[in-house]
Amino acid sequence: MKFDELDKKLRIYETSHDFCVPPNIYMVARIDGRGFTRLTKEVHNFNRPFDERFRDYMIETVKHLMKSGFNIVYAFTESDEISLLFDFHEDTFSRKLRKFNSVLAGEASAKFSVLLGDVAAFDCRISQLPRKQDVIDYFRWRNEDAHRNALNAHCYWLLREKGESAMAASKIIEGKSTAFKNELLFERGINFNDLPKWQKRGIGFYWSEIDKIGWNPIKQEEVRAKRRDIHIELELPMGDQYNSFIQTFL
Ligand SMILES: Nc1nc2c(ncn2[C@@H]2O[C@H](COP(=O)(O)OP(=O)(O)O)[C@@H](O)[C@H]2O)c(=O)[nH]1
Ligand SMILES: [Mg+2]
Repeated sequence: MKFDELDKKLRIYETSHDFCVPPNIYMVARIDGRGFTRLTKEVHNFNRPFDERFRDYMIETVKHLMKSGFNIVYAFTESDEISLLFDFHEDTFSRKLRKFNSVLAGEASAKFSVLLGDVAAFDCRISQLPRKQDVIDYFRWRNEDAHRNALNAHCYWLLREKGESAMAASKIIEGKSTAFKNELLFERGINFNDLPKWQKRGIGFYWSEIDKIGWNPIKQEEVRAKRRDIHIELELPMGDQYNSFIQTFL
């Protein structure tokens, strides 16, 4: 068979199940570290429950994704995960799902691995959200998840430090109320309210325009230019205020 015939015959098998997200649907990607429990605690020994170096690698990975050729209007990271909200009119790769999933997982894995100096992999999935409210709910969900994770993780590692086994520490906090967990920390000298907001609420990213002042050597004068830059928000609002904040990107 000639190359052209082979190409025509076999290309079909690659593309016949290609799915494109229809227009007028919001797309949100969630990119999550694969096996990061082991990576962060057994292989690399990051501080627990939170490590600023790990956080900064995640921040750099988000910035890399925001510059990777898609039209991303808002990004959020907590723990080992990243959520990306695409422009409503996003048309990159004709909205082909396999392209979004593979390119984003690949770009995140490559960037994080270079920062870490070791192999680290991310997966990716896309939520297809029909209404603005669903997008608001999605980001509220991840924001609340960050809060819950932070409380549980601080309790867990405090108990471990006090000599409890992994099993016993999990059992002590399992099914307990927020008030119980706050009290558990407080009794041992940690006020949950005073912990850094990025741990409890995650970190947000969006584009902002900044005035850049340069120098024109020919005209010998200052020139002002608008430049797009990524704003990193380490103190995100919570609750209904976070809903209103997300609304501004829709
Ligand atoms: N030590 C440490 N671990 C972290 C940090 N941020 C996230 N992790 C861990 O990353 C893992 C993420 O959870 P999950 O995605 O459910 O687990 P996975 O399936 O093993 O990737 C959890 O075990 C977190 O404790 C950090 O700053 N320090
Ligand atoms: Mg993970």
